[in-house]
Amino acid sequence: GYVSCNGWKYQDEENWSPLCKEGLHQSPIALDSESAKTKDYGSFNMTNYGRRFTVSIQNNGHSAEIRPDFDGKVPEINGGGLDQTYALDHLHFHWQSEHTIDGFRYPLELHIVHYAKKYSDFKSAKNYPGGVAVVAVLFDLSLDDDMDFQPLVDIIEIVKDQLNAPKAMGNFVIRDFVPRDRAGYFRYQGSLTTPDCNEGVVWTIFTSTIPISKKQVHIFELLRTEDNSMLYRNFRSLQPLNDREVFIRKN
Ligand code: GRE
Ligand code: ZN
Repeated sequence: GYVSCNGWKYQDEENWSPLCKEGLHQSPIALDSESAKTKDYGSFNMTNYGRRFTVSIQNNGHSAEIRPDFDGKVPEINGGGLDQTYALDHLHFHWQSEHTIDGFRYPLELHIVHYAKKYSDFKSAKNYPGGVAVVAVLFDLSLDDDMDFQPLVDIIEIVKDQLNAPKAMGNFVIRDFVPRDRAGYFRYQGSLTTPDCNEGVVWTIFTSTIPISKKQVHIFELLRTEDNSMLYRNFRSLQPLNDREVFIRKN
């Protein structure tokens, strides 16, 4: 049988919960700039992304997860073809990238996870079509360390062991984790990329990337799972597009 909740493993995708196997609108997918349909979505608005938030950082056994303490000023997104306003829930990373662009897999992908404001929280929103909007940022290898990113890398090294799951605190400006050029992006309808793979997720993947060094990516590869084995990689395999259409807004 399948294991749900926290029992799943990346090496064991065949045994993920039923929707992961049977769903026809799953994520991630191979993005292709030639075959994507050009669409002129309006500009993408990010509110309260420039504020500095206190955050907790934790290894949840599947990823490094960042949870800001919003003190009432929750970052929100709207515009950019979204038909409603979404509030930020948390951020987490996949190494290597889950989405590929034109056949290329990047070393790191950030998921900035939002839920539709009309629902009370992420947990209830993920059960509705359009209830969740994920903004994905791809990182590209560079020779230099990204100095905006290094404080986070230092903290991730502290929480790399999942056994007794230490939490560390930091403070970050989330806009530092988003490319400056946000004009170009892919858009499609997909799913959470981890069990239970809930569908109805609106995906936005920026085409501009953020440069980070190999040394910085390497710190993520030191994370450990709940059975203390290496979480050397945490990306799900590419899923079939089926009847979906992928759109691109060109920058
Ligand atoms: C994940 O677990 O990887 C995930 C979420 C929420 C949205 C997208 C996603 O927890 O990939
Ligand atoms: Zn994710």
